[in-house]
Amino acid sequence: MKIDVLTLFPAMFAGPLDESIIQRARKAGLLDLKIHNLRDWTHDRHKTVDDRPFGGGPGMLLKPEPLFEAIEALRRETTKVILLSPSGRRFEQAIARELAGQTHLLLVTGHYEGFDERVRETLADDELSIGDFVLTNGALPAMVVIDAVTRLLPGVLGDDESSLDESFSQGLLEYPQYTRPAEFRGMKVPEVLVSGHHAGIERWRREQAKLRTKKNRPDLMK
Ligand code: 4FV
Repeated sequence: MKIDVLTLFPAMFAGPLDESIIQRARKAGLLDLKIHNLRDWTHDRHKTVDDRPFGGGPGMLLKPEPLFEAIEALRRETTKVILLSPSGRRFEQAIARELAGQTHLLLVTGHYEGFDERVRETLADDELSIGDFVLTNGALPAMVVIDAVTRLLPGVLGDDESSLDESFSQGLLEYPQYTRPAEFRGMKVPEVLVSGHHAGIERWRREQAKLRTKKNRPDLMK
């Protein structure tokens, strides 16, 4: 998969995407990730990318010109142009699976008060939000999407890195898990898990997953 990112903060991407599984996927050629500075598509001395909103109001907006030039320069036949903003549809595992089936993603990160509406109307194939909170810019949301999608690409996760994908696909949160020692500071691992009784273990895990989901994510139960 090829992923291009448009941002005003390319340096923010150095680090999180150069470690562990994502780094390995890049080295193995399973992910071709490139970070682009939006200012590279400006032509004035101040590399201007923002301006005041028509009709007044606080803050600044991302201007259409640099975004149109950059997106038209980076977009291909099969490209999915995705805006990251709080007004997008909520990003979740099902969408990560959907995007993992694409060949080229162009992630356009927001900043200031957001995008000139003509960018959204004309160029965006999709718009995603990572949650109902406001960040300083769209770099972290882009990294979240890259991480969640990359680990679903064939060949990225080894067997022992089983994808925790199941939990959300079955609409339940993960069941409690334990590893050695069987007793730690007087806290024992539930008997059923060391019983070897697989049907009993499955039943217990399902019950626990339901309990945790009911407690933390009743919305998933519906
Ligand atoms: C965001 C989110 C987010 C809003 C103002 C960037 C910031 C600035 N993006 N999911 N939540 N973006 O908070 O995607 O433009």
